[in-house]
Amino acid sequence: MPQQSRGYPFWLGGVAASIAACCTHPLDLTKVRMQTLKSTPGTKALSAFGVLRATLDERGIRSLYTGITASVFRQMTYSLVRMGSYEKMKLHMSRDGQPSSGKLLLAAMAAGGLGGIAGNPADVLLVRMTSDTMRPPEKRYNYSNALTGLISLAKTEGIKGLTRGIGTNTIRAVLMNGSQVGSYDYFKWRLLHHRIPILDVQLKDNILLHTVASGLAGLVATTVCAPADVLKARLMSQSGNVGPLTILKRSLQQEGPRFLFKGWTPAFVRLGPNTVLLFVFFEQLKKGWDSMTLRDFELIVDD
Ligand SMILES: *[C@@H]1O[C@H](CO)[C@@H](O)[C@H](O)[C@H]1NC(C)=O
Ligand SMILES: CC(=O)N[C@H]1CO[C@H](CO)[C@@H](O)[C@@H]1O
Repeated sequence: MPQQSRGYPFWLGGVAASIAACCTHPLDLTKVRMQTLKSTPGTKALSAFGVLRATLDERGIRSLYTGITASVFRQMTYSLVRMGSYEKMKLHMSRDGQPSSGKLLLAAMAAGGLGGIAGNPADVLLVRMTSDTMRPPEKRYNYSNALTGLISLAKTEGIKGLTRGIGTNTIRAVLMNGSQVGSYDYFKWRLLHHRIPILDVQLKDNILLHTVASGLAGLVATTVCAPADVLKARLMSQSGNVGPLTILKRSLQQEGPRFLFKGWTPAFVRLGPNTVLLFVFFEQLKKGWDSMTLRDFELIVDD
């Protein structure tokens, strides 16, 4: 069996994603703050730089890591399920030869949907924890970490709270996945099998190729996912019963169509390096795993 079709433990992707998320959390926080801040008509929306400065004014560098526990919790649910099930599906499909890119894309999107469902509670916590100081004191949630936040969310809002924004979140996850994981595999394949025009270089299957392919994948994913991401953040930050369509209509009236791309800049700055770190760590972890395990590993992993 070729090396690529070997199985990896299902949690490897989640661990890789958590390491990556720790590096990019400040950007995530800036993005959510920009998305949930409503600009009043006639005034300019706060820029990413302005939001960052306001954040630093709170408690210095430490405030950039507000909500980090929710970030890790999110990766250990959303990314773990997403990447784990994608690898499993890919492994399953490669039993009858190399799967087509259409099949891979479908698998990526299905995996993204599953991940979105699994990661929804953590996402609600992340949105609320990172944007809490932007709310007036009496409207704050005051979650001190992801665990107590989860308990508080389940207690006060029940299933409704845990599944808040799940529709938009799943749509976003499906789009993210179709564009991120799918295009990573595509760019990797292209770069491996074609010389880069103009520069006329041929990349090998190494860290440089993983970096370039994942950078391009991040670019595609940011643009595709922006509108769903803004809606999701707004749905999750409120504790009332306003639906996605009402929020969409209201925000369009008050802020114009530009609101759909609020937080685009930090999202782009975040998703680029995040995608790069994620896939580079993942490829390295896979390599490490290969060198650690025996050949009959594939017999035990397929439970
Ligand atoms: C959070 O703390 C503020 C005071 O800082 C308080 O006014 C608010 O009611 C608290 N929120 C909850 C949900 O306990
Ligand atoms: C980049 C990419 O492949 N995006 C696809 C994600 O999935 C939707 C369908 O839900 C396709 O239309 C996109 O082309």
